[in-house]
This record gives sequence, structure tokens and C-alpha cells, in this order.
Amino acid sequence: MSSPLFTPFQAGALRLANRVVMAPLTRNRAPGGLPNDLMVEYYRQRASAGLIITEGTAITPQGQGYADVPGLYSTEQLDGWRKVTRAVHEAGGRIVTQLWHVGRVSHVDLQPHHALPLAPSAIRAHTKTVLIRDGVPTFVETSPPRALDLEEIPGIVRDYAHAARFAIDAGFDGVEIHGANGYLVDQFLKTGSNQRHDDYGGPIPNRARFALEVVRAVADAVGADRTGIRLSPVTPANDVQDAHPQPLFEYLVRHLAPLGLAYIHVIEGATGGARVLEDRPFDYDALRTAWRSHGGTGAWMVNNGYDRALAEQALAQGADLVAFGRPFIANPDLVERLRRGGPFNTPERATFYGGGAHGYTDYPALADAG
Ligand code: 8OZ
Repeated sequence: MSSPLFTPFQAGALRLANRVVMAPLTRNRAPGGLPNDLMVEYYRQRASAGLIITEGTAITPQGQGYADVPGLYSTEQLDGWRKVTRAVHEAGGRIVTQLWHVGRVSHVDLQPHHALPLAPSAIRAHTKTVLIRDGVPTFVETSPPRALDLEEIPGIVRDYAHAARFAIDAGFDGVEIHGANGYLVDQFLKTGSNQRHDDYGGPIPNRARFALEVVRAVADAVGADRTGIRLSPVTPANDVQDAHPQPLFEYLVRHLAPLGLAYIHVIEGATGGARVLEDRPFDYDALRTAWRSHGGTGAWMVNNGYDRALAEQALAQGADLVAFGRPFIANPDLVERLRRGGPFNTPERATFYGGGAHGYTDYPALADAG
């Protein structure tokens, strides 16, 4: 049966073969922050996705919050990513990288000179990160952060633009700004993590300022039609919350709308968890309407707990693209499996974060399933 999921879509400058997107997935297999051959193989295997969004990739050493995640600030890292993008393109795929600054979700052991992690305000996140101690991945509480000085903020905005330029040099088709899940952009947006008294805190336009500056800087650097942003209005991930998320996010998308972005990527509900949160209601249709009615022309991408039926329903109701996370961990040929209605391999949680090929590049595709 034909389904709109498997039809092409043009998202800004990105010509996608289908509407199935591989969501960004942290896998902690880049020791030294360097993309390696195992990662080349992992992404190559998943190139039949309409679009691959890489795992979160640190834009600077300060932007790193977990052991063994990749970066995109040195030429060595750029060269590593070039192998990834070449492999995906040779296999007919499209790939953007996710530009990540964790802000307060980090640990002094991951920071240059063991400095305190940076944040809008000196408010600690009650959440854990992963360090490698004696070769063993270990969960630890994040360190208390230091509030950014006003004068430091333009430099961080420039760091995003710099990493975006590196991304294009490395052969990526575009970039996604990680504006979700309680990392730096989200920390500026939300009242629970932003108690600044300057132009970047307080009323909604001030809290949205950092996000909009980052998006504009990145769009200026690589083209708005190669830029997307991921948002998570109500996720409790990494201890973020906002007192009034509906007006906050509608303000944000209204101001993103005229920029001509390739896409807006929205995590509905709790990242990797419940799609509807009793204590954090949110109207996603109203968010999409706010964007469209203010001139948003790019793709509307939805994410969180989708299967084929739910994805088709979302497309029928106005979404353009659907991002799948965990299903892509276990099913390199997820598009073909969705097309056939299964079967699906089951993802193995123990190998999500860190390790080697097992649980990473050894999930079988249908053709070699036997
Ligand atoms: C899982 C583990 C570590 C990081 C996110 C980048 O939540 C992440 C992440 C997910 O966006």
C-alpha cells in the first residue's frame, strides 16, 4: 500500500527521498571527540532514511557534557566527519549534524582546565551525565554551573556559526541547532534555568533572544534553507521547566517563521517517554499554526514514540516529516521495514551509550536477516 511516508519532500535546500528522519541519538562511541570508522559504518547503514540527523556534536570543548561524544571544532574532527558524510552520500542519503552546547549539563572533569560548566544562571541541573572512570562508563551528578557574563554571550553565538561552517566544509547537507532537552539554548528559554536580569532573562522576548541570535548567526553562516532547530516545549529532560511554555514557544516560532529555515523539529511530550504529560499540557497544533501563519515555509518535523500508523496520522494532520529515534538504533533499514510493516529488531538498552560495534553496527538489515 502506498503511504505518504515514503514520498519525497523538499525541506528548504534539502531534497529528501522520504519523510522518515533518523533522530539525533547520543551513542558515546567517539573517544577523544573524534568521529571514527565505526561511526562511518553506523551512519552508512542508515542512509536510506530521508534525512539523518547526527548525534549531538559539541561546538566547542565547553559545549561537551558527556564522555566520548563527538565534536566539530577541530580540523581533525572535521576530517572524521567528512568520511561520514561521504559514505552517507555515496549510499544516496542526506545528513545534517546537530550543533550541541550542553550548557550546565556537564561536569568539571569534561571541561577545559576543570572549569565550571557555563549556563544562563548559576542554577544546578538535578540530572546525571556520564564519565568514563577507569574505562567504565559511570553516571555522575552534573557540576554546579557558572552564570555567563553578558560579554561572553556573543562569543558563544559565534561558536555556533563557526561549527556550522565547519559542518558544511565537512560535507553535511545542513545543520540542526539543538534547542531541546535542557541544553544551553533550552536553558536560556525556560524560567526554571534562566533567572538573568539582563537582556537575556525575564520576559519572553529576552529569554528567546539567545535562541534567535544563534539561529540567525547559523543561518547567516550556512543559509537558512540548510538550518533547522529542535525544540522540546515541555520535556522534563535534564531538569528544565518553564512556567508558561505555550506563549514562550509560540513567540519563538513566530520569530523563526520569517527566516526561511529548512525545518522545525518538535519533540512532543517527554523526550523518549510519554507523549502527553498531565501536568504539562501543550497544544502542538497551535504551535504549528503560529509558525505557518507567520510565514514558516520549511518542514514541520515531529518526534517522540512514533510508529507507522501514528506517523501517517501526523502527516495527514499537517506534519511533513517524522523523526524516529530508538527504532533506528535497532533497524538500520527502518524505512524498508516500515514500508513492509515489520518485522522490527528490538533495541538493546545496555548498548545505547558507549561500547563498540555490538549494539551499534551489528543489528541486521532485512536482506541479511536470513
Ligand atoms: C541521551 C544521553 C545523552 C545525551 C539529548 C543529547 O537528550 C541528548 C542525550 C540523550 O538531546
